[in-house]
Amino acid sequence: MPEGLAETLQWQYLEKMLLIRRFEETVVKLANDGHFRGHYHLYIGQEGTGVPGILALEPKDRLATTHRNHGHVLARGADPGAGLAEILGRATGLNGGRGGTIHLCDPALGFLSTSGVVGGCISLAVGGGYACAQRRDGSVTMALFGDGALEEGVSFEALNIASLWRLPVIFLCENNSAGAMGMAKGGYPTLVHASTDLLLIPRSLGISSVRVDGVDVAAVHAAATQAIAHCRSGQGPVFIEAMTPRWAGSDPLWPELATGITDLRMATGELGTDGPHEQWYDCYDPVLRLAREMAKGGAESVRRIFALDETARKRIADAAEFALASPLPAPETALDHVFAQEASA
Ligand SMILES: Cc1ncc(C[n+]2csc(CCOP(=O)(O)OP(=O)(O)O)c2C)c(N)n1
Ligand SMILES: [Mg+2]
Repeated sequence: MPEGLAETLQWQYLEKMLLIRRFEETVVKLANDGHFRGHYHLYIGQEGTGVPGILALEPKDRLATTHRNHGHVLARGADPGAGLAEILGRATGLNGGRGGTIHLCDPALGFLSTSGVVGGCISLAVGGGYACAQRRDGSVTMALFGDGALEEGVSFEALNIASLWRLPVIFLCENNSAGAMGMAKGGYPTLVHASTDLLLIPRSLGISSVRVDGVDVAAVHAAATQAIAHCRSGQGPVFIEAMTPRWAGSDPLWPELATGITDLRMATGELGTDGPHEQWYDCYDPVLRLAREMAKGGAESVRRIFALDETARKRIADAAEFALASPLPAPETALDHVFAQEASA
């Protein structure tokens, strides 16, 4: 078991992480089978950060995140069926089929927004933090964003304001550049920054900052709970840099299941690991890493791991069935939710 983490919390994390993993594996299949078009991003490899980070929040708290959002939204408790339906652009989707994969969001759960505008969620979260401070109810706002967001000018301005006004905002940066090819080698874009130590940025603005192993749920849990307590007590924002080595499937411009469908027997010792992704299976896959720790509890723990997985697979299979059977939005609703409409003559 990861040291210092209550067992009930570990099972809760594993359950969510498995749900996210089976969801993402299904998204790849739906894309490959032609059920939706356009670019998309997977959260595989970052579950060890988003799950403990988001589960540390309370219902009254807010959050805003990025294009790599499926895991964030599920971690917060969104319905996977409505999530998949949104990705397929269906009327039953979380956002009526208007948002799609990149803007998947559940406002009813305190999700302010997710967005493909890199860095945008940092400024939105600062606005959320300002609202929390005005409410004086001890609530906080969390932003989850990639390391690339720190290239954006708005990030510096938003961090500066959050620090000056001591706003209750947790900036949770998921740094997945380790192992990434980057554009120069024909891969997915990654960080291009003059600073090699990203924590120098919040530190230069007087923001309390910490770096953690983003694959280690206990480390993320500890950092997130401490940061939230710091914010709730009015001491201002906190910046966490979680190191989440990039999953090989997120390296090409189009995602692919590079490491295959996750096989939990790799965590219980029933199946060996080898080949080009051996290091991923052994060290960097957060789901396998947590399951491996839990399996040390013996036969009953192993049984429980597989039972959780069975439930997750079934929930996602049902979710996919629901999404695929759902209708597209009716053409006459195309202008619903549009802010400005041309005045009729
Ligand atoms: C404002 C803006 N600039 C550029 C892009 C193009 N773009 C899409 S993803 C991406 C890299 C994002 O990196 P990061 O924030 O670290 O997220 P990751 O995909 O690595 O998780 C870029 C530059 C964009 N979407 N928005
Ligand atoms: Mg990144």
